[in-house]
Amino acid sequence: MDATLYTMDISNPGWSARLAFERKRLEPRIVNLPAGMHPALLWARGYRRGTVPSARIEGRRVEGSLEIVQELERLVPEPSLYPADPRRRAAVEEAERWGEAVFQGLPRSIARYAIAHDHATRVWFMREHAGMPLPAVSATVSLPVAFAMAARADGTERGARAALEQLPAALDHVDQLLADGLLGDDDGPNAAGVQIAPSVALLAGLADLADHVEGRPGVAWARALLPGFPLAPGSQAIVKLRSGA
Ligand SMILES: N[C@@H](CCC(=O)N[C@@H](CS)C(=O)NCC(=O)O)C(=O)O
Repeated sequence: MDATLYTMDISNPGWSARLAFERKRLEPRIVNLPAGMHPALLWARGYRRGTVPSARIEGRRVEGSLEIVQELERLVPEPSLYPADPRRRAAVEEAERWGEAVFQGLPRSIARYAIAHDHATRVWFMREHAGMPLPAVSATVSLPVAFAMAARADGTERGARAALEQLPAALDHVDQLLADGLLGDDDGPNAAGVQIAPSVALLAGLADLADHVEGRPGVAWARALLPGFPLAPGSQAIVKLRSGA
């Protein structure tokens, strides 16, 4: 199949799309866009949303992780990412929707808050993910862009605090879905699993959230699926936010 996937290696839904391609045993051409420039680069290629993941599959532009999964499922029905039993399928679809509409936003808003509010985190981001020369200088110059990116993803102080508050219940929900067998089976993650695992891996990669994630079955599951997921250094911004300072 002729497919190109536009993504970023720090993007949780980008990894959802990658996992879906893997489950379908497809190898798209992966284009890792520099974070921050990615909306403009996608608009220039004719995509409307300017978000990753976006893909070109058999000549068609497909935008969004859910839409990419649907398109792959349509073009390559086997192995299916949904159970055959209608009740199990409905439960997997509900978990998939929650993963995309609710859970996916939590690590994104915390990470973007940390990038905007912590210079050292921004230096790391510029060096590892934005492809910028002179990361220390870029980290200073890019402050307004970092704030704009945070604002677009609910990464304001209020948004990040709210995300932190929701984490324990959200991670409990992931553990429950896993225990109920709704995230996949021995063959790999299903549609809900590919949606949810990268967001767990992103949270597990944020050093200051270790106490939230350690010992959780859902975290061990996500780490095993995504062993190379990028780790972020500790961020004073998250520490302060968590201490209520
Ligand atoms: N729910 C969408 C979210 C896509 C999304 O927001 N991606 C982020 C990166 S994780 C993005 O590209 N945001 C654009 C921006 O920052 O302007 C999906 O699953 O595809």
